[in-house]
Amino acid sequence: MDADRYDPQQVEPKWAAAWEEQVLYRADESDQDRPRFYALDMFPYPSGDLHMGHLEAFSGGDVIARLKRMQGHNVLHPIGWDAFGLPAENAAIRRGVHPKTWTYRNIETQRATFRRLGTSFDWSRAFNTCDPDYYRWTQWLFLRFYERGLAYRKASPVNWCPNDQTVLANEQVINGRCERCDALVEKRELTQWFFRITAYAQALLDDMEDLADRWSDKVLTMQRNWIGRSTGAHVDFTVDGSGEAVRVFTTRPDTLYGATFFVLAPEHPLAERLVAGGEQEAAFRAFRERVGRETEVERLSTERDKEGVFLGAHVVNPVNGERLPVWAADYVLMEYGTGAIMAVPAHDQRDLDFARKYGLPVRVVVQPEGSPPLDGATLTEAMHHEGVLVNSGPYDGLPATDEGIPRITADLEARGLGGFAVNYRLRDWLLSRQRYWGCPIPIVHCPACGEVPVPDDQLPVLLPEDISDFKPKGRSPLATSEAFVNVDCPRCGGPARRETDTMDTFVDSSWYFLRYTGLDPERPFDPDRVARWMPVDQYTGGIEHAILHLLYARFFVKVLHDMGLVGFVEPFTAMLNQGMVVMHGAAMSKSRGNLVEPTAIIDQHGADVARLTMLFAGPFEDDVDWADVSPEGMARWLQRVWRTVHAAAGGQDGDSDLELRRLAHRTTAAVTDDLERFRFNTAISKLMVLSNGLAEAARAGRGTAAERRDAATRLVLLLAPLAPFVTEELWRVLGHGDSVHASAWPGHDPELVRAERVTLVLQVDGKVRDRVEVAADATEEQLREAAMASDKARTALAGREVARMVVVPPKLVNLVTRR
Ligand code: ANZ
Ligand code: ZN
Repeated sequence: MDADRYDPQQVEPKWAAAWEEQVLYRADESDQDRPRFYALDMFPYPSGDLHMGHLEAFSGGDVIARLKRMQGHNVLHPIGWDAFGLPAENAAIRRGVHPKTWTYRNIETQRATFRRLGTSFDWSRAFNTCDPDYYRWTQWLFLRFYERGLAYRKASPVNWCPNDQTVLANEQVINGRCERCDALVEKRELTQWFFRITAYAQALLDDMEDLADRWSDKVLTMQRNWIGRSTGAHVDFTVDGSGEAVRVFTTRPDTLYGATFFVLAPEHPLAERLVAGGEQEAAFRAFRERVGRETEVERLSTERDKEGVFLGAHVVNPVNGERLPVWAADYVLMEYGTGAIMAVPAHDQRDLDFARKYGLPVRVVVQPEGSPPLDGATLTEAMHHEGVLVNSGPYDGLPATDEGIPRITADLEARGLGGFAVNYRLRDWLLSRQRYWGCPIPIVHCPACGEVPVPDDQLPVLLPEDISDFKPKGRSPLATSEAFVNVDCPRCGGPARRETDTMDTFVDSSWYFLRYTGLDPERPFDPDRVARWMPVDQYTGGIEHAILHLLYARFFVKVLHDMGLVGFVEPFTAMLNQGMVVMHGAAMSKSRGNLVEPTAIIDQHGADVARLTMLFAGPFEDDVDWADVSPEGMARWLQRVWRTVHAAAGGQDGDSDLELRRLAHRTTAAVTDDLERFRFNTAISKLMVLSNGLAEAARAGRGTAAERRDAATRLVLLLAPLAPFVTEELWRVLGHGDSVHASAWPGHDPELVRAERVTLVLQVDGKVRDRVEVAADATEEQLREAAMASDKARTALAGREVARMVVVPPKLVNLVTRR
């Protein structure tokens, strides 16, 4: 090919085909020598062709996989598709194409684009979560969870999206709206399937310690907040009259003497009983119904007026025997703690707002030290600072938090009235969906036997294909297929009905990384292979999955660990999250008309330029504004690299050029370091400096032919993970027969990398006193230190104080003493 002009459109398809033919990127199962490295990218959802977010994530992930391979690892870099999900049905409804057809077509489109991009996947392990060969095992895993009591069904108020006509997990409700379509989410009482993730709340928290430094603080904090651990106490109050116990959770047992009323969530079963037959019964029912329609966010909002109804009953405070009126109020949630609270208006703002609205008493029990005493009657803001207990019987005078909390908790425990308690914000994971395009839940409902699991040898429960109407109607489209629904009970053989709900697609993605270790026909995964490859060494994907997917996958792995199927408790040792790709600051979308598509860039400039432009745009974890980048500039640079390597491949010996050698080795060391820390953008700029230096040397005839050739070789090797096509072609130009991607990563000579040394002259009051060797690029700070370390200079100072230092980097430091 032309040494003056590089044509990616000619070169790229050639190498893409050759790599596939040579199965260059296949993970080697038989190799026991090389260290293994599992480089995982979050698998894509096939909603169309690959978008810019994919280009970014997979460009980064591919650099990691390629670098590790060249560094001598046996790399597993798999790909598959997260292929169940609502968009397929919505497309079916809008365009009349079957979800399956639409999905597999999009997968083919994305597969073709991945091939053009030259991503170094091991294609032999590819699968889609909607393949029966895959979801058979999703069902198998569900049944194992079911057997262990970790999958169960219960009636509960759930989030209902009126637009998508399906339930949503709490995690899928963002500010009271459906994560997918933005509709206002409603509450409905429905019987649904759940995973008991709350049983693993503490383990999910504790094991995060192992991830510190290898996951971003941001993601770890988001997970921690989502799990939301609070410590405090349970306290048992008794209903006045009946003596029935009713338990509260409080984070402030030290304020027990400040409780002036008691609040139940409207859904609390006790509320219904207390109010029955009373004059407030009708008002309470109307209130409960109104509150039931409100979302949690509305109920917890601090802006809104709190509302409640007196239930006509009292409870007794166990520590002082005081009678407290019982209310039902919207701001107390049934799903948190015990669904009941002791209200301490002096020290809790929500309780204070409520007390003022309904004229309930306020009693201060914690006084701030050193300021005038607070008065409950005039308090306008709840006092939640540190202070000393007052009005608290035997506890008066104790520092509230440090001594009050442990003392009161211990006393409650000793008297059998309560004790230390931990509470989590995390709820069980609602996994059932009333939609078609998902994994069927393998359960049969039998009038005689109840819930019956489908026996393993009858898996998979296949999605029925005789369904044409995917429109949401409040129940699963699967219910409309008689052939699917009617089934013999696996236990008694009598007529029974299949479960018609399908699973949340987050179930599919909670274990896919295990299956990549081998497409085992008999099991979800082979534990031996999993033991060899896992945990994942490096996981790359979007920050938008910081909570849901990562929490669920961590939960699955912990359960599998407890089942003895995997030997580790955390699936992903290290995590890298790329930023978003935006256009002029706004999200890209078709409707905004600012959509840029990866294929368009590949068509115009080739895949190398698409990848490099994305990775050069800024730090990988920051957002990329595509308006600020220049594929044209990157294309021009690659043309220069092309010509430079050609020029350096031949030519006559000039004088040996130490500077060129130093540049080549310094770049090797720095680019290695950058790539290992995912600083792709700075690695690229260092390669630009190297290519410029080499071009100049070649033009001026500096350096021996061997020196120039070595610099060119390094440039090509270091650029290979970032721009796999042009480097493969240039590798041939440099005379190699094998693939650059199977070549060893270059090392460097530490002597050449060490900064050049110069002589620093040390003066005291203008008189030369010493000469020392320092690095040519030493900072002022380092030069000052070198000066102060000199014995000769110190002797010359003879105890006098240095008033100031004159520093002229890197040659001179003058120590000026006070006169
Ligand atoms: C008495 C008290 C006094 C409280 C005080 C706070 C301050 P976190 O930190 O979020 O765990 N609470 C308990 N269950 C509730 C529910 N189901 N709905 C609404 N609020 C509930 O908050 C725990 C505190 O929130 C608990 O401690 C309880 O109020 C309230 F000076 O009890 B506290
Ligand atoms: Zn039966």
